[in-house]
Amino acid sequence: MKTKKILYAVALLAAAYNLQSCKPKDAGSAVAGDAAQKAYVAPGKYDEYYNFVSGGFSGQMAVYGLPSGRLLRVIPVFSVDPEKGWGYSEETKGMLNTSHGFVPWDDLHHPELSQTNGEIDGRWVFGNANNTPRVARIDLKTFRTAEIIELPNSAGNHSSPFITENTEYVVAGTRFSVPGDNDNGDVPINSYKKNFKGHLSFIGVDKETGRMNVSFQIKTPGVNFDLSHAGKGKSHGWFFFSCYNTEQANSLLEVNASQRDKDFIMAVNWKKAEEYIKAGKGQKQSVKYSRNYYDEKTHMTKSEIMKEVLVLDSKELKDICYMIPCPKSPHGCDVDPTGEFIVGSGKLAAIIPVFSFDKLQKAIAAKDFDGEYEGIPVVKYESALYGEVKKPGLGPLHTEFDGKGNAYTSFFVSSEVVKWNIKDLKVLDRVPTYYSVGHLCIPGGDSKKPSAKYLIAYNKITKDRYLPTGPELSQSAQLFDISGDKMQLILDFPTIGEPHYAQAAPAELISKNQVKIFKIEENQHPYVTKGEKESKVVREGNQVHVYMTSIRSHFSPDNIEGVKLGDEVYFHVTNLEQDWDVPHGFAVKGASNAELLIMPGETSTLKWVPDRVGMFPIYCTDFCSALHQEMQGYVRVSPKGSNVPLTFSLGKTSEEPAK
Ligand code: K7E
Ligand code: CUA
Repeated sequence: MKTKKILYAVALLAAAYNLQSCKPKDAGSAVAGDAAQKAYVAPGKYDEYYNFVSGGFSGQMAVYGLPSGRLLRVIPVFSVDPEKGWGYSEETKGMLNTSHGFVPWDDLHHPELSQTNGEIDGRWVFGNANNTPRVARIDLKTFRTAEIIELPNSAGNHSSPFITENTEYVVAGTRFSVPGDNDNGDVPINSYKKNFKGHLSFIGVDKETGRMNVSFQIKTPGVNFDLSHAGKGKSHGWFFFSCYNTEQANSLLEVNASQRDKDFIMAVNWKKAEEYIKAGKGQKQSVKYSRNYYDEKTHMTKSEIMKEVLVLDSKELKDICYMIPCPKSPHGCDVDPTGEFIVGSGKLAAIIPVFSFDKLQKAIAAKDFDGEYEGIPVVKYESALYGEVKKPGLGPLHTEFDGKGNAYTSFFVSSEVVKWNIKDLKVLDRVPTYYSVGHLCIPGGDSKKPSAKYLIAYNKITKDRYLPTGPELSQSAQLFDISGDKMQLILDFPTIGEPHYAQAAPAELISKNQVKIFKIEENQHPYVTKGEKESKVVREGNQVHVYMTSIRSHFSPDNIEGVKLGDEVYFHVTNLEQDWDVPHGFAVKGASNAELLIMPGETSTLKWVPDRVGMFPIYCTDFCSALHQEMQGYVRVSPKGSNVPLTFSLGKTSEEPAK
């Protein structure tokens, strides 16, 4: 029996594998005549939506305009970005601090826009780090990462960073179950069932500042959490997580975690969890995790190591977690705009189950359970089920909603998007995607108020869609018009890194709040230089601090002598401009560092340790004026112990005649 099951699972996977390379027909001719017009945004005109797209293994988040597909910006989040000096400048290095030290890379899968009353409010967008578990908050006034918090007791922060309807919490479920940070992790891997546990983190978000704080965690059985979504409306107060590997396998998961007919969606009553926390039921654990935020006044990162977390045990507190059986390794876990329907997408299932929040509540009240899973009540499948979408496609992954009673589910294996009606569960339309679609996005599609105009599919494979570029090809997004009954493909555009989830917000919600400059008089950076006259060079032991200014088209000072081998030089460059879009850059020859890109009114610091005696040019890297190329200078480096005095100047030019 067991072998049979394994064989079946393998056969299914094999089928999936073959089908992955099976391309839908009419790949080239799928675009109708008026498509170009629908995606066309005339030069100089603005797009209707901002689209925030995860960069996957690039660690960044990209911002596109919709419907044009224009790339507007790549926001550095978890990976260093030399273009913007992110993770290279002294001010931003601390943003990538973790309990493991400086971690310059991660894998970002899910952007999530902040909400108020279940609607996108345009304040922040959050992103998850899938490798070294972290959550980032990006400030949409500046399109910069403002804060990154690490998560204790977690590994592979995948079901994250989904939020509650007033951004009370950003929630993060661990993908890998592991021994807790406080338990001995030096145990045999095959003691998984005994020693490995899951944790769900509830990160509180300050209403005014957005500052994040791990409010509490819930300890769970050692399953893998995949995705999650908050309840809304009637189901506000609940969170839903898809779980796979409920077999608790620790090897060859592709077979061993596909044994059970059903895994689970875990329903979590977080309001109840809050009550337990208030009642003192949380267990204090001493752990270690980093919290880093960018201070807008000092233009510096504040990085602190946090040492404690409150943990609730789902085994002991019987009424915060419930398991709902869900067919075959569920991936997506999506809640419709009314909050009544919870859609699970089993990667290996032939149906899509739709659960009813009302029925779930009734089943819980009536204790309509099918036993327990490691101390957590298992609600009977039929008791929570609203119904199943029959024969929707192969390999359902993710579902978005249009607010008009329809759901759109992506099918990785059959490479298509399927539109179905939530009430009668009938399939209404299907369109091919090119190829192997993962997540979908409808602007506001996971909020109470989606806008049903566009749907974007994010695809893993683009073979034959774009000009070839060696062994690795671009990933892509495809834009569909969904304003009519039938979905219509109108545009392809390539993405940066691998796109997973994405969200979109109306342009005016965000564009009206943009910071254009930092006011120089408000700059409280400890090394700010507010005018050229204050620029100077100061020696403190072997540290040389250069208080430098930049303005079109020179640095002050631009000649520096008296730096010696063995010195650490810190260029603190303040951009004195007070006009929108006039950055200056800064670079020095031989620095094992990136450039700085400094915005008007801002101060940034580049650390440079010269490795040899000689003359080192500095220059501005951003074409800031007609005389940008003149924006340059020199630093003279003398031997250790040399008696060349420390001097600096601007405008003093060559004294000796040319030879
Ligand atoms: Cu790519 Cu959301 Cu990590 Cu599905 S996940 S595709
Ligand atoms: Cu400043 Cu170029």
